[in-house]
Amino acid sequence: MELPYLYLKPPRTFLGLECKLEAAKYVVLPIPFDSTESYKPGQMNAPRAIIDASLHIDSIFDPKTKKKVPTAIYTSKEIELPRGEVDESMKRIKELVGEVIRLGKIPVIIGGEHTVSFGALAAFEKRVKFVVLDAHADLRDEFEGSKLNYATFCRRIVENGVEVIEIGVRSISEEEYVFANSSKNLKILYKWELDEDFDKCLEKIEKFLKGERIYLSIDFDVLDPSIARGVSHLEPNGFNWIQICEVLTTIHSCAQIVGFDLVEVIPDGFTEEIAAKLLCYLLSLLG
Ligand SMILES: [Mn+2]
Repeated sequence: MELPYLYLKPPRTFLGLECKLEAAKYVVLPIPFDSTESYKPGQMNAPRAIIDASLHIDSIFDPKTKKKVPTAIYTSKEIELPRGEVDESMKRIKELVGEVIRLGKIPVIIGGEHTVSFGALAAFEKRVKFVVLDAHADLRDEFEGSKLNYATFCRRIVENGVEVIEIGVRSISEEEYVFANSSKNLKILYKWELDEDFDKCLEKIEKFLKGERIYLSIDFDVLDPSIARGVSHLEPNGFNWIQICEVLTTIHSCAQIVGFDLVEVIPDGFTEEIAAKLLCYLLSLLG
C-alpha cells in the first residue's frame, strides 16, 4: 500500500532522522537491559521512550552556542537480550558496539541500566579512559550474590586496569570508599567538592583528561531529582541543568569522546524528555 500522505509521523528513530548507516557519523544503539536492577526496574523501556520524546523536541538549535544537533545520526534497532543472563548480554553489547567502532562511527548508547556500560566499554581498546557522571560509586565487590551488576560494574572496570574518573558522586559506602582510596587508576570528584569550588573541579577534570580518548557514561541520577525523578535510586543535591552542561562542555573541550552512553532512566512521562534534551546538548557539542 503506497499512500505516503497517510504516514505523517516521522520514523521511530532518534529525532526522526532518516540518515542512512553509510552516511552516519553517530550510531544510536537502543539497549533495553535492566536484568540486575534490585529496586525499581523499567530501565529497559527507556530507549524507546527517549527516542519517542526526541521526536517532539521543539528545536535542535541552541541560541547561545549557535550550534545545531548534527543530522548524521543513524538509529539501530533494539537488540534482543536474554533476561537474567548478564554475561551473554554483555557479550552481545560488546559485539554490537565493536561493530560500530569497526565501521568508524561513534556509538551513542541509550540504556538500560548501568551494567550496559561494562559491555560497551569492553569493545574499546584498554587505554580509553572511562569517565562516569553518577550519583553513586558503583564500586561494590558483590551485590545480591553477584559480581557483575549495576552496583559493582565500575569496580570490575577499575580492576581491569582501565583509568576511571567518577564525577558527581554523593553516595558511597564505607567499603567502596576504602577501595576507591586504594585504587591508583581511579579518581572520584565528589559532589561536595563541586559544591565547594566548581571551577576548580572543572580544572581538575581538564588536567586529568587533556588529550585523552574517553568513553563517557552518564547515569541520569547524577542530575538533581527535581529534573530527573525517573531513576531507581534518588539522591538529593544533584547537578542542575547548567552544571551538567558545563561539565560536559569541559570534558568535550579537553578530551576526545569516542563513544558515550546515557543510562538508568525509568520513563515516567517527564525524565525521558530531559534525557532526550541532554543527548541533543551533547551531540550538538560534538557536532
Ligand atoms: Mn547511579
